[in-house]
Amino acid sequence: MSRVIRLNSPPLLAYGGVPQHISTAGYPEASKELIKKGLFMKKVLITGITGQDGSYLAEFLLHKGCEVHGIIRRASTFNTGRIDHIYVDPHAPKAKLFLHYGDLSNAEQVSDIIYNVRPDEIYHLGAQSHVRVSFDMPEYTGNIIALGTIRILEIIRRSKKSIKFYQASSSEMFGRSPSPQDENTAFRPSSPYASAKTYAHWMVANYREGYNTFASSGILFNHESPRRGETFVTRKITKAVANIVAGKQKKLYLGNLKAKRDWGYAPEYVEIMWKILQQNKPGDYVIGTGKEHSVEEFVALAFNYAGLKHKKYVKIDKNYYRPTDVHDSVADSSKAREELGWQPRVKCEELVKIMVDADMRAIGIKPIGEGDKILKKRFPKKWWKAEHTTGKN
Ligand code: NAP
Ligand code: G4F
Repeated sequence: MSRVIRLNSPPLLAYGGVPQHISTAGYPEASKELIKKGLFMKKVLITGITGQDGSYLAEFLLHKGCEVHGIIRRASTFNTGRIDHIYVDPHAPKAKLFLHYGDLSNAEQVSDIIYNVRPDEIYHLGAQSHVRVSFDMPEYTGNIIALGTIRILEIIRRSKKSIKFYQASSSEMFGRSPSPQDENTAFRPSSPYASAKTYAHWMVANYREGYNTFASSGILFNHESPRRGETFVTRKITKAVANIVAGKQKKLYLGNLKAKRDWGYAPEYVEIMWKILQQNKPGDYVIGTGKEHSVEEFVALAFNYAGLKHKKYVKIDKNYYRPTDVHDSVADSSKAREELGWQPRVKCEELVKIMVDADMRAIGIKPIGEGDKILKKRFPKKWWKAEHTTGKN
């Protein structure tokens, strides 16, 4: 039986105190050796663990042998649908996933969690992540995304512990800057969501430069999966296709069909989040596939895959238009390719099939099956167990 040594286990200080302990974040050679031998278990904390990315990331980090802690919000309905398949009773001897109630609007609570968990790495994914909704709730969006990030950065700074920090930055920050976009492209945010993410992104850079915090940002372009929230356009489309085939839906109402996005496959993007924090130096990385498609192209691909003509089913509803939208968005991930070996495996055309198959299976009809074959071929050693979850957004 392997013995797990915790190198970062000082006596717990009273709440509000500053933990004074030897950090393993940064991993000196000795610790690296222990990790290799499976004698050291890294502790990570994920905000937004119940979301699309958080759920995949938790599964990936458990697969890597980490002890995973996640912050969840109290809700009157279950919001853990995406992580139910990896959850075990925390009293079980092999439990490695632990959930803590908290909210990014509440610094005291988040601080309490960080001081008690004492993570080596924090992956900060929690956000009001819907761009259209951010126009309806600009103040709340700013509070959670912009101030929520600064709350965590301040807790890390005051702790004097070298916790590594990952920030979920977004391609939305580039707004209407010309594509393709890389780490040097100017930010021109055109939504409350994008403006809040831009504030958070610059604060991360500020803490990195001013306080030597190991803080990195992944500027991720759109990434989707069967776990995507159902009100984001890709999932709305693939779910509608499955429903229409099953005779449960007649029409699909959408907004701007002309907007173009660089769509990739979410599990690949969480792998790269981890890789970003394993670098020797912190920094910013643009992550995308380098190819863009319009919303209408995505619609046509999904309907064609199911043998349907999209023009018969798709209607425009102006309510889904945004006061300002990002017209096109495509990543130049040269830096990530060179430094991280980033090489996306799933193309948009394949992503569509993976998502339609999963949505068909979820409502109880036989999937067409090409998506399943793509998954098997591209990920022979896939680390995630559930393709589809009940998570809504
Ligand atoms: P998501 O599915 O919407 O998940 C968001 C997560 O944040 C959920 O776990 C949600 O909890 C949590 N959350 C929301 N408000 C919170 C609050 N006040 N306090 C604590 N937690 C809160 O988003 P995602 O697609 O996984 O994206 C993850 C992160 O990457 C987000 O920051 C997003 O902005 C960013 N990002 C995403 C993409 C993309 O294409 N997916 C691209 C670039 C950047 P509940 O489950 O309780 O709602
Ligand atoms: O799927 P979307 O809502 O994603 P959006 O706005 O690009 O944001 C997502 O990706 C960002 C990465 O750049 C993340 F940071 C962010 O958190 C989120 O995950 O919309 C994509 C496009 C937009 O141009 C929108 O106007 O689809 C267009 N669209 C057309 N009809 C629609 C609809 N979007 C939604 N959600 N619903 C529609 O009916």
